[in-house]
Amino acid sequence: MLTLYDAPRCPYCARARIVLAEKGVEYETVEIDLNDRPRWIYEKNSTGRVPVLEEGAWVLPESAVIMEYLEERYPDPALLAADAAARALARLWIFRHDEFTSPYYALRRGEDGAAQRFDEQLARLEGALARSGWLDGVQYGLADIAYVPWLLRARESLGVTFDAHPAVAGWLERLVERPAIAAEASVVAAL
Ligand SMILES: N[C@@H](CCC(=O)N[C@@H](CS)C(=O)NCC(=O)O)C(=O)O
Repeated sequence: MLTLYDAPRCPYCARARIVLAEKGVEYETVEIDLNDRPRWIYEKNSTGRVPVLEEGAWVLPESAVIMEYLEERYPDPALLAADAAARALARLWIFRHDEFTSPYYALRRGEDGAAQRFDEQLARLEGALARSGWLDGVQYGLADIAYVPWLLRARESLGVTFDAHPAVAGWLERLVERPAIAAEASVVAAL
């Protein structure tokens, strides 16, 4: 049985939750209080952060790596395209995710200019999604899952709207039709 060390408010944990749900993998959850983290979490991840996936004595931190591991271990349904170029593009979006999250966290902290910087990132997503509807250019998958937790939180907690970015709005609408993403939207609504 897999165990996920998890926190509902954590968007990185959401990536793991969504992939596990998409693949129908059973797992146990150990909820970590991010305001009062147990010391033992450092034995599972030297940074003390969640998510951490565990199976027996084996532990795996880092949401991007956890997503790829789950994709390899549970290949059906595929969340990376068969096409090598699309897979590379998905990985590029995930690799450069900080460009998106950095203005998100600045906005959350109420920093000057953050709203505009975040909007520029939404415009970048808009450009990609207007072309094909999915971040990898081909199909729903890991790249979409890697970004959607922040979009859900931006909408719910920061009052961000996507009116100026119709492809982003349409993408989000299609995503929340999926049970795995709808479940995450419910987690966010309950925060
Ligand atoms: N690079 C990590 C980031 C995980 C992360 O920042 N998790 C946050 C919760 S959302 C955390 O555990 N924060 C505790 C801390 O930074 O001390 C990943 O992708 O898994």
